[in-house]
Amino acid sequence: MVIFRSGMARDKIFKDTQDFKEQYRALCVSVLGREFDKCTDKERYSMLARLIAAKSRAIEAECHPKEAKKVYYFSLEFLLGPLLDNYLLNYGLRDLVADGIDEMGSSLDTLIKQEVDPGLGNGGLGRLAACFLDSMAHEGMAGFGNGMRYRYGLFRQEIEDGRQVECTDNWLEGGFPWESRKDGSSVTVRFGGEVVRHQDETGRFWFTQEGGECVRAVPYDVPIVGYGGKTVNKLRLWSAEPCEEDFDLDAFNAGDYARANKFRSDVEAISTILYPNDAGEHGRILRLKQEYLFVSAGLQSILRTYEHEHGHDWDHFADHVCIHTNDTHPAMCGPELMRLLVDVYGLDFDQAFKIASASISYTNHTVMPEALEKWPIETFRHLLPRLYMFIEEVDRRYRENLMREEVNADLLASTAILWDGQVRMANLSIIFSHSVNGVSDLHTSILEQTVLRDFYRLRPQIFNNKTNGVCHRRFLAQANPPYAKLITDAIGTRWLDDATELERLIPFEKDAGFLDAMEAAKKADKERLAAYIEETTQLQVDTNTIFDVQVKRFHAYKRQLLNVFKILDLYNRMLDDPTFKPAPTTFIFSGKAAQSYVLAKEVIRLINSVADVINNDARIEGRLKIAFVPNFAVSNAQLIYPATEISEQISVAGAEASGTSNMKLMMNAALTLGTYDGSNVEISQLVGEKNIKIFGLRAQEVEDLYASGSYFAWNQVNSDPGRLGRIVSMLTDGSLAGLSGNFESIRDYLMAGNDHDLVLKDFYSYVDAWEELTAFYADRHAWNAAALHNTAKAGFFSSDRTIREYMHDIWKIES
Ligand code: NBX
Repeated sequence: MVIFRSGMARDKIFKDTQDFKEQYRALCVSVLGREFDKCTDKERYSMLARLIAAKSRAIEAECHPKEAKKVYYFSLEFLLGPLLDNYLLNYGLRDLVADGIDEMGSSLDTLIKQEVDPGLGNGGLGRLAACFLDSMAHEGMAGFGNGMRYRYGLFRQEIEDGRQVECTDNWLEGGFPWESRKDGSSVTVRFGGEVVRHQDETGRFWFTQEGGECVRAVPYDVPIVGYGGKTVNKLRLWSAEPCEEDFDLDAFNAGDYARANKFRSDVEAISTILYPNDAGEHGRILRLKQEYLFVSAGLQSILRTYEHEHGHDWDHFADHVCIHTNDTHPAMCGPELMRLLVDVYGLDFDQAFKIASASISYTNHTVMPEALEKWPIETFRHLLPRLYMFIEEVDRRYRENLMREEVNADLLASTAILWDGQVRMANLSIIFSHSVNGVSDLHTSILEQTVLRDFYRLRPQIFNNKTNGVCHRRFLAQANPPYAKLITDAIGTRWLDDATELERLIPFEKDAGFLDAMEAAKKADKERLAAYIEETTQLQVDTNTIFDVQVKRFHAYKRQLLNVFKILDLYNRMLDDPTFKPAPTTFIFSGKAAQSYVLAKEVIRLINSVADVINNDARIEGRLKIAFVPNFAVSNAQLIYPATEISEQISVAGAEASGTSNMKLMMNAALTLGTYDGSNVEISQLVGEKNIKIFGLRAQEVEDLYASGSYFAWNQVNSDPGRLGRIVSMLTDGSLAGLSGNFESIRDYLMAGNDHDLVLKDFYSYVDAWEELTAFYADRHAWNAAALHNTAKAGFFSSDRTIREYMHDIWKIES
């Protein structure tokens, strides 16, 4: 399939199929010492990736002029997903390479399947960072990622007796052919030790941090290929290694190998695992070390490049360099940049603060209180004594200024960096930033009015909204070939470059032939997903049923529980009343729960237990089926989104900062069934009420209800023992216990916990909304027209648009 505009950089890569085959064969021989025919599929994949990576690095070396303003996107997570297919699409090489490989007696699809999915992130925040890298390259800007190269990615999820089991994700086992190690760009990062004050005869003094633990940070660069192939940027991932001078030769010679090697394992631990974003991470020094390592190493590398290109012209640093911090994990960028400018480059404190705050910006991704990072001052000062001096001094001056303005004491209490024996990372981020943004209209206004209200009062001008977006090339063009072809046949290829071109699909909402073809494309996508579900879970699903999908991290506020309650209600009503026939539906769930998040893991077990009951009950004649797809990742997400017809976005209003699966799903012609939360609000405004189903309390109503103290979960249950009460009872009466027992803790969360996420409160409006939406499904043309309207309006949610807004408003770069 050719979905590519002409005149791209692909000619620079391979002249033709023959040229590609020759280069590919030559690489196999030179690297593996074996002919292509003698290589395994894994080796063939690996050589192909290396070939594309090498070509990409050559483009990268010359694609930006020295004067180009550079943006460094600091993120502890990048969920890249598989790269080969994506890069071939971006270079416009898919057909050429596929033909070549066919002629060589293999197939591109076979090789694509060999690729591992690097799971270097938890969920939305990490995937957003990867979409942004793609869009920055597409926009032609010099935008670079800075992150950690974890030895093990987020755990691989298996399901046993309905339970989530976490297995090690050894993603580097077969090597990662896209990366290149840059020993020459290594830097050192120091932890612990003590700060020593020096003074010369003129009275000038300075500080050094000495002793402690010295770590060598080694970068691995991954090329980021923009669509069109003209811009290739890089993602720099840091790995922690011991500094060789710390090797204890005496211990080794004395035969004490354990002691001699201990320093190695202590240091390597820093880049060993990706922390799941769960509650238990507080006080884990390793996490703090990770945060400091990638911040310090990244900044040292930036300063080296800057010095090389601009000398010591520090006053113009912020005209050439932007440092964007993805939530608070890189919050130490501010003080660390100051430390380097003062201690290494000899600037004074005020000048260093000015440079840091002019170049740093911050995005907030959540209002969940448990995600507000705080570190005990003692831990912090012990690990990072020199850095702490900068934080303390910035905090002291900040307080002094506030006092001078005679603001009320509450402002100090809520906005100071150091408080109650802790370093507050969000406050640190904000005080060092010239821009603070939320990720949807609603989220930004919640930040301004509640969570960060006091900062907003003090500096309203730095607050702004940047509604999230997703990479439509990966999640539509690449993930959904039948639909992408249909779109391209109708409106040409320009939508790949400019997603707002999708609006040109609107006239086809009245074209019966087009709508039938859409139906056929969706059916093909559903067949592909059904085959995957059968392969991974042995469950057969009927592609003539509605595919109703909720795929995302498991969290109480996302309310997968509400979805299960709805399914149980439909089931109970069917058993009670043989004339009640809900629309035949396959409910598909996928997602991981943080390892230590007990309730979320119980909800996964509940879904699988309900599936076990309903899927095996002949009385309902297969009308309802539940599939739990294990190990949600970018790769299987690309199979799930295209096959979806109903997109479940049912978080409690005010809790989901934005959500991005809602965007990926609407693009793929799914209708949203959702609350008025996060970016659902903007989706609904764009597609119009006819083309989305909204239910439940609004954010303000949720807030008022909490504030009134008048909500009583038991009232909900007592007022309808026949439906809600019965479902709550089923949690503990043995009805669902067949697979692995009852669900006391979920019952306690609802009843003793007074239904914190208002599952019982929104239940009826949710079930009614589902029934109305599925009744609409029967009118196939009307449904497909509404689904097409969702695709047509999805252009706004391309991350290209989001990135252009960051460029214009925050980074001050013109396209
Ligand atoms: O970021 C997610 C939000 O939950 C989504 O609504 C949003 O669409 C997405 C991209 O903006 N947040 C997320 O994945 N993680 C965190 O927000 C997070 C922040 C700090 C922390 C742990 C997790 N310590």
